[in-house]
Amino acid sequence: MTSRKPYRTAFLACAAALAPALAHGLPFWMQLPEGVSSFSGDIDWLFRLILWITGVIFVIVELLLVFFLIRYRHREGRRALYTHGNNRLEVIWTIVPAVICVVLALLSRRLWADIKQRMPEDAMQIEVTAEQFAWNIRYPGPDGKLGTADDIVTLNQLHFPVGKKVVVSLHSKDVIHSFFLPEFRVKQDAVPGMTTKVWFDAARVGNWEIACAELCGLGHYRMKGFLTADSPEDFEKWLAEQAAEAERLRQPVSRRELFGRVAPRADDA
Ligand SMILES: [Cu+2]
Repeated sequence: MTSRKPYRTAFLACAAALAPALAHGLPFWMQLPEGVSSFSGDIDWLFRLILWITGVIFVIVELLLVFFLIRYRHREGRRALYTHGNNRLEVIWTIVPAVICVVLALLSRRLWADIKQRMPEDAMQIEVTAEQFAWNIRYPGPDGKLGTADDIVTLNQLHFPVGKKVVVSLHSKDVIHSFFLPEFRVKQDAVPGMTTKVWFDAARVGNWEIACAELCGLGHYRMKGFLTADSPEDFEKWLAEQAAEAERLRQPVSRRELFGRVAPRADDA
């Protein structure tokens, strides 16, 4: 009779290694970045659930693989056995993953609808147009409407007031990019010829990064934007500054202003 001690020891070792991680959701080296948006907690919960299910299955499958490799290794004088498999086992390992997938799909359905399908009412509207390799951010000007002459356009700078929901209409000028805000758990492709909407909000004032999560060309690595959640007063101040700057840039520039400090050409009057 074979001893069961090695299996029990292996099981206890695995359980001891996983116990702290189980208690805290994820071990510290697998922690996600701080969640800032109002739905980041729900996304993290679902992420951890899927990670635990797939992680446990992965460990079981790999342990079985190693066990079978050792148990049925080549030995002198032992003949290989040909088997058609086991129908009951086939049914079990088809039905169990199918049930898990259906349950996960049902659990994520509401979250998907809240984040991707139902855009919040009374949100601030911003347009973001991706291009190789920058983010063009467009705010409505004083008239409050996007797509008019007084729009305020910034490059790689997205400011918004803390606590306010922001709906971003995403476009792309050239290739597919991906608008990625890791701390907000937002990632959405920007596709040429399409408008895709995403929304987010921030629970606190702060600065984060906008990354491009789609390999979009040689300069992909430097396609970085800056995301700032301001207090409502700071945001109004910042927007007024941008509006003033946009107004100044709209004014025609005289030749003297442009070349004032440069020595006049011979044919200049
Ligand atoms: Cu890109």
